[in-house]
Amino acid sequence: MSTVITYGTFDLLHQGHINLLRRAKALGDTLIVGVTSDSYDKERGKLNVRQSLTERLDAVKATGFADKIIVEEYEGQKIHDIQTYHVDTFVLGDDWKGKCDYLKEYCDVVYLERTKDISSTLLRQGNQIITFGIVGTGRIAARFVKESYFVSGMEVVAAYNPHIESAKKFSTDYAIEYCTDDFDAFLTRCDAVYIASPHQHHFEQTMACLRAGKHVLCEKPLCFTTEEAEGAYRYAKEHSLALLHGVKTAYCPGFEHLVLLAKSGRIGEIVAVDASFTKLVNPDTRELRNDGFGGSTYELSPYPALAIAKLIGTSSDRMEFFPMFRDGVDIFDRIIVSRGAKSSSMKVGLGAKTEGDLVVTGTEGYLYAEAPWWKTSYFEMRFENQNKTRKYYFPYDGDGLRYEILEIVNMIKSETSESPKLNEQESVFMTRVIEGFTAYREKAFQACP
Ligand code: C2G
Repeated sequence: MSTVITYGTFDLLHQGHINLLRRAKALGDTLIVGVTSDSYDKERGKLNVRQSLTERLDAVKATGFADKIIVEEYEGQKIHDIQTYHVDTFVLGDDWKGKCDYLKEYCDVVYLERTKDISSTLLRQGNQIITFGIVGTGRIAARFVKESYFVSGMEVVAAYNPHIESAKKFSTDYAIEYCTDDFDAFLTRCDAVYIASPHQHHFEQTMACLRAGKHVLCEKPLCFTTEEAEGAYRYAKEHSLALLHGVKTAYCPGFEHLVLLAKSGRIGEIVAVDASFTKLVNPDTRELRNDGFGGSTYELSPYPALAIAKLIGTSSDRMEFFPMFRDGVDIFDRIIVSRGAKSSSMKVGLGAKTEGDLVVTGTEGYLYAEAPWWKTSYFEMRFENQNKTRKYYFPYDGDGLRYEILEIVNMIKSETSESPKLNEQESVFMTRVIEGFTAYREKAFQACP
């Protein structure tokens, strides 16, 4: 008699889960299925589980594959279960490959291939699950797929890359059922699109997706001119499609809370925001390429611009740039934005390093988020009287992309076009910074070519 065990959330049970259970059962005589509790799912960073534990337990039971069903409540329980039930084989899908190898000390560990062709089943289920396609198959796209496993109610089913070999490799590596170099064909396969292509294609691809009736989550920068940004949001609203600018800080719980706290008046009137984001990269990488789309301002300014837009507002009467160029690309930039007497600053750098913190200056106190503030997991509220300092801790799970994925999934479900976490005006403000920098750069190069 051999015993097999597997675990999962099994939210909105679909063909992928059913196949996994069937194949797990076939590996032995008895199958034990561990269904994760709501609190354990939260603890391990899984967001947005739609069904209650009871519903999920009932759904697993109804498959008829499980001989015994248990609840997984804490990290480390797997070892306990394996020993208690004398398990011979532990099974999970290959999205977990390598992550449970520590269990090899106790039993065999098998990773089964994730089911790829589930969209047809999803459609039959009344499409409760939103299907996503990814445009561009580079580093960030890979992170997106991994992070998507933590968001319930969506599944990545298609990938597009104009180079078919790259698309094929990506879909094999990340178990994506469909890949293509044909953009129109790609658009027929999904409800929503994540755009992670090189910067210069973002706007054109966003519009093509919207025109095809697809919801869009576009990596920053969404576009290069405010006219383009306003046009994209207008189109999305007129056609009831969700459009989200992928500046991940905007959607993480810590930053959201920081904004609310600052706005609550606890530090008095906000008079300045100073934020930096520097990330040293190899001079040969895309980010520093002199193709007109590389450089620190294009790559990084959306983050500090987000902080300024949310905390000080989106109107400004002056925007000044102090970039440092190397081989035609800004390796560092200091940007000053002011409205009346209120001035804020951003420092961004791909070829220069500084402290990556955020300071929100108020008339009665200030907020200090230490580096890397754009992955806000901790900040302090400080006053003249140091005894009044308050410390705030928040989860920032994984790569943080799961929060923006969750946001667009919720927007689609609730049929909203615009997110209050990063709305049209705030997104247009970020674009205005980019547009202002483009104008500055053109002038600077005309003056001294
Ligand atoms: N699965 C699959 N094919 C899919 C989707 C899911 O084979 N298209 C598999 C997963 O790999 C996993 C199981 O179905 O083995 C359950 O998936 P989830 O409900 O997403 O649960 P998960 O977050 O993977 O939890 O302790 C919990 C476990 O570590 C797994």
